[in-house]
Amino acid sequence: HLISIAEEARRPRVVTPFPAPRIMDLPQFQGEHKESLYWGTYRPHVYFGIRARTPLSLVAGLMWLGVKDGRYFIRHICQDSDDLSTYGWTSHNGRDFGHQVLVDQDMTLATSFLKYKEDDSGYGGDWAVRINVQNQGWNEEMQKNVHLFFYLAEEDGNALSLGGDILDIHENSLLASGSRTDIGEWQLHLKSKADLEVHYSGLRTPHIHNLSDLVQENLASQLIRFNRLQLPDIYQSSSNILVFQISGRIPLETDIVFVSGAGENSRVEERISNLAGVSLTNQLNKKQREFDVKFESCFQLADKLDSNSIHVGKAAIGNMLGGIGYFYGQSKISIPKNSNVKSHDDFLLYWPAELYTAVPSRPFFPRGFLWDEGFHQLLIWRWDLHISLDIVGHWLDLINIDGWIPREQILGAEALSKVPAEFVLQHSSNGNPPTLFLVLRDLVNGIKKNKFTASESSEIISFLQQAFVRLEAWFQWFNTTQLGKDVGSYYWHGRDNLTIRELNPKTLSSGLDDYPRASHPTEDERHLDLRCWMLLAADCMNSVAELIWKENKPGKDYASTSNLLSDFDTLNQMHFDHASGAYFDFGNHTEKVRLSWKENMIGNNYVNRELVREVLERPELKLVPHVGYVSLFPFMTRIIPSESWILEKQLDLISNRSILWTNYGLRSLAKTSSMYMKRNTEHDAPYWRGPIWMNMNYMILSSLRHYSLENGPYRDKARAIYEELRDNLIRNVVKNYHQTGFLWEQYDQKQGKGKGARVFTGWTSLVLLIMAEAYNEM
Ligand code: 6A9
Repeated sequence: HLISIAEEARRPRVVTPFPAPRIMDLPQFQGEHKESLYWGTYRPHVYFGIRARTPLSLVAGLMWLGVKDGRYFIRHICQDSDDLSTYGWTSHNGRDFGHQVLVDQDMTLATSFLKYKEDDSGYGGDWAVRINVQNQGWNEEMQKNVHLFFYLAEEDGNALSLGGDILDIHENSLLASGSRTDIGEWQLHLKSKADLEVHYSGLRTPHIHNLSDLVQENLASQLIRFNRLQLPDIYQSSSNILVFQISGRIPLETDIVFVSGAGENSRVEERISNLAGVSLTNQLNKKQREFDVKFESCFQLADKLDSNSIHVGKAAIGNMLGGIGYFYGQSKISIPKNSNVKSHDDFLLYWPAELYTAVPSRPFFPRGFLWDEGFHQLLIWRWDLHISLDIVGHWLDLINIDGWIPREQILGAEALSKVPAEFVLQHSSNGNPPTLFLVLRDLVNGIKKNKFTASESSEIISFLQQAFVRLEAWFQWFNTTQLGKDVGSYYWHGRDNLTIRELNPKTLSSGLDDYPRASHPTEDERHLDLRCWMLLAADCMNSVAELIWKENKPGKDYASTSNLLSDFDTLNQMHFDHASGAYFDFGNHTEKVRLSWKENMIGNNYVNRELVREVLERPELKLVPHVGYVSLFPFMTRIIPSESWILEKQLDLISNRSILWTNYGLRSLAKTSSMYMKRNTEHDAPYWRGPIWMNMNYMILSSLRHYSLENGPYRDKARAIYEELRDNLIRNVVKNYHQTGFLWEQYDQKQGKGKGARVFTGWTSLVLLIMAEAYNEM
């Protein structure tokens, strides 16, 4: 015991957990709640995968052979290069049902997931997967057959037993069995009416994150030796991975059933037949109907929108919920400067942690991102409050003793395998907008407006009571480390003031990466967006404290911070530019910068050339004149009084076509900005310098709606702009979805075309809230 205390004391602060009871230890997250969320489609980076919410799980997944130009390819991990014409969850309830459609060339696969708990089931219940394969009948012979691979892998290395006579699946449906301490004995069965051929491979390896390679190697060696496209039917002793190849003629349908607690007298036969065939069809249909009913009762689109839009709305919530993952591992943290930490590596390991979270994009960013998550939860809490609290609780439990939460969560080998090395380390000096306050604010307001049942309200309150010290620490982290020079000023610390290659040094912490700021980062900077995030945070802290402590509020006086930051005159003195009527950052700045090629010579010899920044004028302390999303933060935070002429100015900036307005949504940066659509370096294309992003459009739209409901001279103007912006956003996302099969990371401001990562079902899914006119409260 003494040794562990000594070890604790030696732990560098940055990797020391915040010393308070964990939120996830609250009773409301135990028992039935926890069990009900045990199994799920929590592996968003694969096309179809199942695991349990436990660090070392039994995991399951699907691969298939895609055919293109007469060649076979393994499909497994979501990747753009597979060129699927569409894929995603058309419905998913986040708990026990989901339906996904994937189109790979000629072939359409549908994967359905159903979970079911019976008295005899083990912990977490049983589940079934239905895989249906159709094709459009292109005539090539190789496209008439399909090869599916369904696998099970034990992360903790337990051996898996092979079922009976696998090669005769019609007589024997048992594929595999095993036993785990969490769920007891379990069995996996294959049920199908189709004429199937089944082969298998049992392997032992600790590295389960490159299963695609394993299968590929196995297939290739068989192909070379026997000219057969089938797994070798070999079982290595104590295999912890079992892969089943299921081949057949298209159209084909097969059910795979997993039962836990499969000891004697547990009615295994009966439970299996309940989860297969006609009975499964009936249950899936019932769940589908329930999903549709819940969708309508949550979002009420039937009278508002056409079926094309509603279809996209369902895909938005389906993918948001179907994309939820469970991760376990340790973040790698860069060693803080000015610390005397000694380490053999160039990083420190965060404590081992679990994270249950939605993800921005299954193929590109299948992991947790802090500020994305706040936006995700705006959708999720409206669908399932308990899932939402569980996710926010996991995030807040990641806070360290200094009140810092790592921005990007890369936990475990599977998550790590998706991230290029230079992006892995997290820097403890960097923040990210505290968007979780957006959700908490909605919840607090929801209680005040009686949106929740009594038991939901009391769960939210006990959640907030437990979370409070963590929220305080988080607030304090921002309120100390990100302070600016003047009272009420803040800036995103960590911008690079030595770089010579960037046109404008990036501000990754802000989430708006290359959005232009002061040309020369200094301590004199004032970042408008951060100031407004701090107002949101202070105001939210204040209302949380009021709600949960009634009298005798402990802790800080958040009301005074909130009053200071919402003071209109101070805001205007620090950030308002009378000439343009816009709000700006402040800092050491010149507009006269450009990138130009520089030839590097050694003596008289030309070595190479590089693009470097030239500064043609001495920077000065002043407002930084870029109109764009940052300029609209005071509008988004509703600091501007509804009768102020400044409000009209903001409405003008928004609706002006030569500034921010397009037919597809609002540009991130004004067409008139000197940085509009400029590259930041030779390799960095413009990102937040023009394209349309849904999260900011959602916030702006929320405020337009707000001002259209408040009394004041600009009410009608706000309403007209609101209606049109909403129509534009919906129309464009829906059109892109139907044309391309996907939701996109951003939309091009010239033609409205989806850009960046496709299958970006994170904050782009906010389009559903826009359809439903469900906005965030301030
Ligand atoms: C790169 C490369 C396969 C960038 O949605 C997540 C974040 C946002 O939080 C942020 O505001 N995206 C936005 O500007 C994408 C983040 C990519 C960073 C890691 C790894 C992986 O390539």
